[in-house]
Amino acid sequence: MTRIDLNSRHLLSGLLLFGCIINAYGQDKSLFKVRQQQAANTTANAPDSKSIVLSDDFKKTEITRDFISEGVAVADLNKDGLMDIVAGYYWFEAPSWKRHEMAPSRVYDPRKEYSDSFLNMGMDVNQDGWDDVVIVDFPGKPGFWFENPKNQPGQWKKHALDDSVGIANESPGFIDIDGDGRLDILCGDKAKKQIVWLKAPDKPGETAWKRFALSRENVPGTEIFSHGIGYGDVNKDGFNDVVVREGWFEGTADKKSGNWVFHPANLGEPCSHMQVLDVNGDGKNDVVSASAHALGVWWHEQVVDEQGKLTFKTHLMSNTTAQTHSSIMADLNGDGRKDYITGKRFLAHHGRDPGDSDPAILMWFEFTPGKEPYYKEHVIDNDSGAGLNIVAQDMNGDKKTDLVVANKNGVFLFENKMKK
Ligand SMILES: [Ca+2]
Ligand SMILES: [Ca+2]
Ligand SMILES: [Ca+2]
Ligand SMILES: [Ca+2]
Repeated sequence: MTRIDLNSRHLLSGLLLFGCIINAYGQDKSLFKVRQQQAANTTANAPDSKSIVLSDDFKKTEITRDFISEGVAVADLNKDGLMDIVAGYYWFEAPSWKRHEMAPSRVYDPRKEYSDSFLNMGMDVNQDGWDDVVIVDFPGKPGFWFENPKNQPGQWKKHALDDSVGIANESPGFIDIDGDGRLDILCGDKAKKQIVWLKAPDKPGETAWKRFALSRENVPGTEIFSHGIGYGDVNKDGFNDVVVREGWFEGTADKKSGNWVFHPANLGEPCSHMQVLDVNGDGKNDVVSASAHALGVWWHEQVVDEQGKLTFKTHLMSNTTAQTHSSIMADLNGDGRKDYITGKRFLAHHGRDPGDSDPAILMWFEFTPGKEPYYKEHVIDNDSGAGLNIVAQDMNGDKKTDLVVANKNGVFLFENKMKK
């Protein structure tokens, strides 16, 4: 080793040490500290620290850098054959992304405020042939929908989601619960602390959503600010179950009974949307979750304990970014298997949480069941992130799944450029 190499090594060590001191004393809420704590506390195998390499698999378009919503949706709102983007009370018209207002709103301060739009969904609620917009408001408040005025000027009509259920749990799911081909809303009922679903109107002209209970009252996962809920067949009996981080509710054919049995289990830390899939390919369905307000993406391996009880063993998948407050499954690379997409909720709590204001990363994981470690991480971007829901849908008609996000960083489209 040459003298110069030695000197640069010393210089580098000095800089690193200096950086650590600054971190330790100047920036309590940095990812550095969280990673240290995590390394000390976890028994899971953390991935090697690595420099983050952005893939060039997606073409990024900034729709706006304004903070207007943490929810996002897509729909062809003006019926010109092109998919438009919705973020809160605004929609952006393809292909110029000209901004239109559905109802009066404003740009919010990302370091001080929350918007009035947490999750969005595009669907033709009243089945008049024009897509409408569903909005989940601040946690605990009832949701509502805006009725499409069919290219007529003026404001969109606002309807409450009957029966005005206070939507609890911060990651309600847009899921077709009853299999009628229309997306419903899976959530907690704030008043009764019950797992419920709000059924989308199913007849043309009908506008009322109906509430049906899956669980009994006063169950986990149903507080206003609960974090983590998902839907999938945990025990593979043919009926989808509801997972929360405290356990799972065993599904039956009856989706209106309110008596699904709760099985306590440890499904990890507070998280965003929970996904049920067989990660390792052993035939048993596992659960993937990501930390909503700290650091970590995990898979919870389904195992059977000595008493024959169904339980879970948690494995850390990634500590690349914090505040992963939403997730969605979609096949991005066209191999026929769904991938897991998540991203950082930039300034989730306005910069007060671990890693809150670090780079806003958007990432996805492909799964390799049967081949350890069973997943591969890809970072798409480091200046966007995700909000409270992510859209994964073909936006430009090339049959590949694109991504759309909205959060305190703005609204962004990522067009999938991967070759199959
Ligand atoms: Ca359009
Ligand atoms: Ca409509
Ligand atoms: Ca089941
Ligand atoms: Ca498994």
